[in-house]
Amino acid sequence: MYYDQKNECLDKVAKKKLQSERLIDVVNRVYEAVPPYRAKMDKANIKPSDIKSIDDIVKLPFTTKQDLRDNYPFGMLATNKEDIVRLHASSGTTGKLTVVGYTKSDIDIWSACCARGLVAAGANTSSTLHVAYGYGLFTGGLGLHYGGELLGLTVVPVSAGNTPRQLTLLVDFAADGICCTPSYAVYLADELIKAGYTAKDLNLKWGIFGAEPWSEEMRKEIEEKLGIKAYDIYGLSEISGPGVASECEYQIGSHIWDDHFYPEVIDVDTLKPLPYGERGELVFTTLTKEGMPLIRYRTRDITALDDSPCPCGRTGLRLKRIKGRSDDMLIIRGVNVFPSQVESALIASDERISSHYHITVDRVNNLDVMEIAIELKADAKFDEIKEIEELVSKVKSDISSAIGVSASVKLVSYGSVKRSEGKAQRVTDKRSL
Ligand code: DLL
Repeated sequence: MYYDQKNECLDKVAKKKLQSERLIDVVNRVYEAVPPYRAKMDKANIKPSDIKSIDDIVKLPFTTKQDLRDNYPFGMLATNKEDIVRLHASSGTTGKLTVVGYTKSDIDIWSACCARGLVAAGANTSSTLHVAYGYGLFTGGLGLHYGGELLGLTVVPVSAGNTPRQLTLLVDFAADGICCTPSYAVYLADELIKAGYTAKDLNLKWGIFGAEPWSEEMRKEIEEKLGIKAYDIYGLSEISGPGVASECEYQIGSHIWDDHFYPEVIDVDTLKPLPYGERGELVFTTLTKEGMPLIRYRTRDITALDDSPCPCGRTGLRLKRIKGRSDDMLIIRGVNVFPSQVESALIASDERISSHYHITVDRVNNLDVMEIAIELKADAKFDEIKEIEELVSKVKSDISSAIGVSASVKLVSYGSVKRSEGKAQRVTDKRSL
């Protein structure tokens, strides 16, 4: 089942033609209307007429979050402010918010891309969708809400928070689909059991999870605990929001809706595009956006592109799981460490371990140290202290072989790692304080 079979399954020749036409159009638009783009292109000695096909994209300068901050709040808009019907914003690691303006057409295309992802995950017009992403300046809630409504689903705009009410509504409204962050899905599943329900009390069949890195192990945990199929969805506010890429029934990477968002993966040192399959930083060019088009926007997300055919028939290049961000990557004693690697290793390590954890990095006597507080499952039982010691040493050795650095491990009781209703805050890096 597709939402838009023609555009989701374009053959190579048709897609390249469409991408080329759209790139030429967007480059002309930003050169005319957005002074920062014109200045960058002039500096690089590139004129819109130099862009004759999608292959010429490599000639264009990159755009970064800093460019958006420097032109806060509306300096990157390519249309009149009157044509902007919505503003969203995401928090940066430092400084000002990153603001995004959408025209009516931008909202329509964004909604259609979310609708593609919903259908790919199993939604049909009789579905009920429980949206537990936050509504507001964050794009998760409203993005999937509009996608769901466009499809004609019954959308329940619960938003994030108030877990007991989420559980009641899931039971009473019998939603078959849910979307939220993957860490919140695990939390909801645990709270469900605590409240005396089982997955059988719910009608859930599928869920769409994203907005933060997660692992295959976490997918399995969510699928088992909620009795559903769990699909990845990727996006970022700057490009639109959720629904830049979504997984299909084969769960082998998220199809990028590359008729609208053109992806490249670049080497972070040379800034040159890498071949498909090689891991680097993901860069997007929006091909159809009107309000705030972005040219070669550096996402900081580390991943690889997969161009192998997918049995579902969709031809959108697939995104491999995001392995973290080039800017949340921890360097511990010279080794690059992504929190998602730690997560995979610890969940796989022992069945008594939950997926709630917190990493603290510090520097003691000029040496980086990493401590991981790992929550045990509510029903984890130990007869002797020795068993706890054995578990600690197993987890330590599994983590060290997965990431290449040793960490001290602290097992903590169920419920003691701080929960988040949105994106989990998994790392405290005291070295940079
Ligand atoms: O998180 C949009 C979104 C909402 C995506 C709901 C999916 C579902 P931002 O707040 O701007 O937008 O954060 C974007 O979150 O650059 C990635 O680092 C991370 N991210 C988003 N989706 C995934 C995912 C939304 N599926 C940033 N896997 C991105 C890993 C993800 N990381």
